[in-house]
Amino acid sequence: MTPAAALGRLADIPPGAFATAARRIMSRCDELARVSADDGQITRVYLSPEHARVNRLAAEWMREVGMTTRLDAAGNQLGVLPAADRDAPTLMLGSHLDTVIDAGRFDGILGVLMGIELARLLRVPGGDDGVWYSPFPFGIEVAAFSDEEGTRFGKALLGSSAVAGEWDEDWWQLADDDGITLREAYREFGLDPGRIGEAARTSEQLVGYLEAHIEQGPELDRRGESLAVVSSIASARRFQVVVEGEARHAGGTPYDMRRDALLGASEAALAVERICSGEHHIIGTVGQLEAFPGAVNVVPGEARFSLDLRGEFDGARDTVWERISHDLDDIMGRRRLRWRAREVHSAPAMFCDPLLQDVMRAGIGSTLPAHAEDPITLFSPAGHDGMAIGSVTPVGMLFLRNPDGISHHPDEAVSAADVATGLRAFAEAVAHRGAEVAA
Ligand code: HGY
Ligand code: MN
Ligand code: MN
Repeated sequence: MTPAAALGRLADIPPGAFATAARRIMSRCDELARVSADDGQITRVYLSPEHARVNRLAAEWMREVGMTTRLDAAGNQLGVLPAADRDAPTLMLGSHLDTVIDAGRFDGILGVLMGIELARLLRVPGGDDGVWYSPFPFGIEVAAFSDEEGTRFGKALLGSSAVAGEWDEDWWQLADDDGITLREAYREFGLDPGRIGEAARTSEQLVGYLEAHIEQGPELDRRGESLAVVSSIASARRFQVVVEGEARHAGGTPYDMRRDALLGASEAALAVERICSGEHHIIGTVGQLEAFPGAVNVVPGEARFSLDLRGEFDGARDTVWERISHDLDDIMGRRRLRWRAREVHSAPAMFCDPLLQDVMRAGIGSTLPAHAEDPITLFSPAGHDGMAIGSVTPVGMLFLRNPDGISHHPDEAVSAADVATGLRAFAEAVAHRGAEVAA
């Protein structure tokens, strides 16, 4: 294939095909939203029956466009449209099918479905054998990652970490709220923990990873734009913090005798907000807070809270963690409390590959009017599977407008029109990648 032929691939796609594909994607996001552990909300966690069901649906839709499918050793659902040279590497398109608790229907899911529709739009027939192929000098692979959120076991990016060959054997002891370890959950799901290494891919097998995702923030909506290139993905550190005081009678204990763990934790949460809000691209959130023993007439003797800390640069994030730690020492010292933190997740910032940023920029540019300004480039304070995959192949990301930017909430949204535009940009970006590889 010549670079010109790769770029010319989109000329054969009927203009209405992107809108048709977008409608199919919206309808399938609704279908997947109905696969949930809880009625009336969307909750789908790693290695659950709901995970197995959405994997089956995704595999069915992958085969529908001519992909061969397989479930890898980490429970990721994969589909491949091979290149003419079946030994050629693949361009991986993907995102995740797992969700947070009471989630929206597009976070992750949209990127998987856009990858499948892109394969349908770009594929070419392979002679009379009824098999479909990628028209580029690489296969088109779609990865439906199994655990980007970390909702069940606390550690995020488990599925994509396995694909990146970055598995940590300590993770097998991670346990969910019911005390089921990751190892036990693997076996219950029908996976063999001893074969996790088989999920790992090498840099020779991939020519890159591209992910389309809703923007989980308000920038595109505020600027009235549909799409953006992503420059980098925030680094993450997650902690479980325990504050120890003394449980006492709520009535008989004078304030000067109290060592109220909940008040210490509450001051800590406010300190996180105060410190992080004064920094650029540093975000700290206390999402969980529990008081023990949890009785209305007992001064809390213990409190536990989570801390999700992110930053555009690892160093700046770590400096802020030091500042938060010092503030917690002061708060707990003044209140005669003790505190300790256990780190449950850590991932470095991922800088999207400049070439893949350029192909994404070219893709978005193809959807804009002739004299439009350059496409927007945004930092992603939200985490994505590219944080893991980037250790084995270059990463590029495309953001789609999410009105009001609300996410990790049932109201997260995307319009079919923006999905159609996003598909067009994504297809163009893949064609540009094809031209680069063909050169
Ligand atoms: O937490 C995040 O930023 C991502 O949505 N998992
Ligand atoms: Mn998410
Ligand atoms: Mn996501």
